[in-house]
Amino acid sequence: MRGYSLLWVTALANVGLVQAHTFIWGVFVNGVDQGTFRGIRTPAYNGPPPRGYANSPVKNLESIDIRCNVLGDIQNPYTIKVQPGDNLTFDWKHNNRTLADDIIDFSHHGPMLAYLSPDPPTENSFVKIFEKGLYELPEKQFAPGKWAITSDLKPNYGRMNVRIPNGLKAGHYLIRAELIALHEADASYDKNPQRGAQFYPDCVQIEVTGDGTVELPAGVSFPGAYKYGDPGILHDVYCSTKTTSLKVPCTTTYPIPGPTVWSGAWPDTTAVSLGAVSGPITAPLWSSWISKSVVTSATYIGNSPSIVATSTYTASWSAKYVTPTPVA
Ligand SMILES: *[C@@H]1O[C@H](CO)[C@@H](O)[C@H](O)[C@H]1NC(C)=O
Ligand SMILES: *[C@@H]1O[C@H](CO)[C@@H](O)[C@H](O)[C@H]1NC(C)=O
Ligand SMILES: [Cu+2]
Repeated sequence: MRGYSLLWVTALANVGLVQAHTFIWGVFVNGVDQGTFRGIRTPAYNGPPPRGYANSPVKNLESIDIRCNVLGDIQNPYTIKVQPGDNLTFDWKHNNRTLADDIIDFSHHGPMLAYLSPDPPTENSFVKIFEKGLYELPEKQFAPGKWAITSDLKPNYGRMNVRIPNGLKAGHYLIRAELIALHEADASYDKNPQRGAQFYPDCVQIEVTGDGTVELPAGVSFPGAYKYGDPGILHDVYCSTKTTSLKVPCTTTYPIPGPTVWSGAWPDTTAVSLGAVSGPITAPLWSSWISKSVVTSATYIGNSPSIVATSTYTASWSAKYVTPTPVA
């Protein structure tokens, strides 16, 4: 057991998140919401409430954070039960879980992807099951064109549709959903840490039930799958138009990073109609946060955090499946 947890301090007043980027707030299974933050390894907050925020982009491709984001080894107490063929809708949100939410900054053009791995992941266990990238080049120079994040996910209220592969064998899995924002990806993070592609991975714990027999093939590792110079990671979104190329090299196609989508995944994922959101629409105060590898946990007197412990964080991914500890 760890001396800290990412559990929300739910009894307290809600606070607005100031600078948060997007992350997954809920998962619908065949249109039925499984509950806000349930089954999701919500990225760690980077400071005390109300100023800290979750999910700064991950840019270091060698960091364990590229797997399931910051503190991604820490389990959510709840696991979402699904069957092969189920239609999942991931609800990416920014400030709160409402239709008015802006999802992500309009500059964050790029692809969205999903990988499936047994839980816990092993060497080369992440298999790509979904990807969407560049939909359309722009007419005019210096415009970004139409991208999955900004022309699909954002106008569709942050809803990403992912379908459980046909016949998938029962067991515990992680779905690693990911957005890659390319607005600064004309530079490479290893050469210029101020810039570079921004990765927003977020992992969802599922348990597949049923009598399926399909096993996942070998996939890729995180970290490991992506390299700084890869086409699609080093990419200038403002480079090409339908008719011209501004500079060389400047591609008119966008290769989505990582391996090809597994042939056992569904070729199409479609939106299903969604029922009501179940659970909170705002993020409650949080009881732990991480900054420069130091995890701080706190209790509250009213709204003031009182620090109870700090410890240095080292990711510790179990080699075999551990049933999450339920919430008391
Ligand atoms: C998932 O969506 C597809 C396409 O709309 C539909 O044919 C299928 O029946 C859905 N699966 C379930 C389990 O509802
Ligand atoms: C959601 O967040 C936005 C931006 O912070 C805010 O304007 C809006 O009032 C919030 N809505 C709810 C229901 O909390
Ligand atoms: Cu950003």
